[in-house]
Amino acid sequence: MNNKIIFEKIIQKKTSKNIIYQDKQVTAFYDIKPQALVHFLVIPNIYISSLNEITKKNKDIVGYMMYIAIKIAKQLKISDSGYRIVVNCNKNAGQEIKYLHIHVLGGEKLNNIN
Ligand code: D5M
Repeated sequence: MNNKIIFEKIIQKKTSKNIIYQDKQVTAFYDIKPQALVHFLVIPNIYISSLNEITKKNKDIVGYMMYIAIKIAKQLKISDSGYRIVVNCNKNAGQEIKYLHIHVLGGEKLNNIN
C-alpha cells in the first residue's frame, strides 16, 4: 500500500490527534516516532511526493512550509535555543513516507550531523 495515505488521513483529521496547526495550504503535526524532545512535521495539503516533484509552478509551497515551521518553532519556544529542519528525499536519505514533509527537531541539544 502506498504510505502517502497515512498523511492524507491526517490532513482529513481521520487519524491523528496530534495536529498542531492547519490552514488551507499546510498541516503540521507531531511526529509519531520523535527523534528529539520536540519533533513535528509540516506537510502541504496538496499531494507532492518528494522534493523532486517541486516545479516552477508549485515552488512557493516550500517557502510557505518553512515559514509555518519557523512560526510553530517560535510558538513552541524552541527557537531561541535552536532547532533543525530536515527534508529527506528518496531512499538514500531514508524517506519512508512518499509525501513531502519537513521535519522540525529541537527542544534539546541535537547531535551534530556534519
Ligand atoms: O519520515 C517519516 C516520518 O513520519 C517518521 O519520522 C515517522 C513519521 N510518521 C509516520 N507515520 C506517522 C503518523 N501516523 N503520525 C505522525 N508521524 C508519523 P521520513 O523522512 O519519511 O523518514
